[in-house]
Amino acid sequence: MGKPVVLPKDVEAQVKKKVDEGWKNNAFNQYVSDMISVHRSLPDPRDEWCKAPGRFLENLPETSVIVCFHNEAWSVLLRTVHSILDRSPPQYLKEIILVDDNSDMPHLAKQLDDYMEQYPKVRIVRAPKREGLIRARLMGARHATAPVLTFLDSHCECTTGWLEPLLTPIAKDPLTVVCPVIDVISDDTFEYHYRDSTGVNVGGFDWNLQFNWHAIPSKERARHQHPAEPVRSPTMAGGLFSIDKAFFERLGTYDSGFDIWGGENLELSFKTWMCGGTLEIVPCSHVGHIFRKRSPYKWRSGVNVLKRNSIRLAEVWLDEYKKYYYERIGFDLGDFGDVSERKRLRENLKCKSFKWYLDNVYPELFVPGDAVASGEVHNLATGQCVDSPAKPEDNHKPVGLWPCHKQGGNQYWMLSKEGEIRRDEACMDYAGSDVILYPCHGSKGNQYWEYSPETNRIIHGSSKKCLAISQDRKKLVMEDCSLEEGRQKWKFENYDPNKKL
Ligand code: UD2
Ligand code: MN
Repeated sequence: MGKPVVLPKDVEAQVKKKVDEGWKNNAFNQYVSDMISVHRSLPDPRDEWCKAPGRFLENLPETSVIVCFHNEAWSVLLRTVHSILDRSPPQYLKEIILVDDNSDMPHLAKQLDDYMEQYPKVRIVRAPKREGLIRARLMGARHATAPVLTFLDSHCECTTGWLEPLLTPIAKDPLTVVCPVIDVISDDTFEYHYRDSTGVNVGGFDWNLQFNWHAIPSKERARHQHPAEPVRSPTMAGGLFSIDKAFFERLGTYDSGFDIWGGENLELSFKTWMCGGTLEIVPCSHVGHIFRKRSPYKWRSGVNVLKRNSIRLAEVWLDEYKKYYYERIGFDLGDFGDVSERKRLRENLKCKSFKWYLDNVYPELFVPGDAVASGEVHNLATGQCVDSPAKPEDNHKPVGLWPCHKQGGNQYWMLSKEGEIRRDEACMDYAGSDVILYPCHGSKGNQYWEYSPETNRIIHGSSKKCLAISQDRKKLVMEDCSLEEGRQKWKFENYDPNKKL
């Protein structure tokens, strides 16, 4: 029933060795997975609303489920496959296509072929060389024979009734792309975690072109009678979704110039919306996924794959907004290959602009163009810049300092019209001790700053203190303001007074 498996602390040395080995090879607790049945039962995470008779269409189109893997653990891959076979109405499951992206773990060769021979719906396709997740998915799609494609990662578990709610919106409108709710399978105990429909989030992104999750905006919430109805989402996480095959092809599938991993989820999200479709998260469909803290497999050496994919994405789909991503990488584009064909695709499809997408699909996103200043915050006395990562896990930590490097990244800040100094969802915040990052709350107070390009001071609104560098030049401090003190003088890049409120 998805209950956790907790190993005793004092396991014998031999077992400990196996446990460590499992973590090392997979970045999850493979030893624990191997103890659990590949047909394990799970709780039913659906709201009652989903179970009402007639909730979903009958006579749905068939789907091909495509599962790509590069070196997946045996029990985890089998549990993925069995959960699909065991919990999909057979009349809707045409086939499962396992795409082996050139794995070298021995159990994925003949042993897998032999095992899957008992299941006529399972087909195995093998990439002769490592293609990466994105081209592996395209390979799977080429072999698929059903009218709907469903993609899953190779460490998933489908729950009761997962498929019908995904196929129904597509049957009604083939331009709808749907994602299940992604439940969390613990990487350590394999416990199955889920929440009811009121906990559903939608996808967004930031100007690093990184995917993130958000609460459902109130406007979208207001469109619905019940929280279990499908909700519109600006983006998808990427791994788990269903799409009409013909629509996927019309959209030009994925950019096959994308390597290994990353960016493809935003590409498909943007073009779904911009080229006439709709992207939804379907709260009645739950699929579990093992989220890992690191990726266990090899990436190409010497190339920043994710950055290269993101640049290709920005070039083709972001229009004038691409500069906000480029600012974040210091305009260091490098060789991102040829994208002319992808641009032609967009033209032929007559897709809407990225501005349309931002205005209509993702109006909640903070657009740097609205910022009063953006770029580095440079101390004139010391040549140091305000420097911090600003991911959710960096909140509540003091903001740091580093020699200015002109490469964006952790030194890129925006001064919003509301007086916030922010990056993405994190705001500089002073409550009397350290200057820290804190989730932006939009109500000024401790997050309100005034920058003056004449005096070069950054004054904190409520305390009236000045942002400064400490005497020993080691940290950011707040001091009583003094016009003579160089350590209180800052230059905020790209200041535009016309943008002030
Ligand atoms: C998330 C997505 C993933 C993908 C990625 C962005 C979810 C839950 N997962 O990553 O599907 O969209 O974001 O690109 O939404 N794989 C290969 N070849 C490779 C590398 C990976 O086949 O070279 C397989 C891998 O075995 C797995 C899948 O691709 O089944 C996704 O990789 P991951 O699980 O490491 O990515 P994840 O979940 O962090
Ligand atoms: Mn995954």
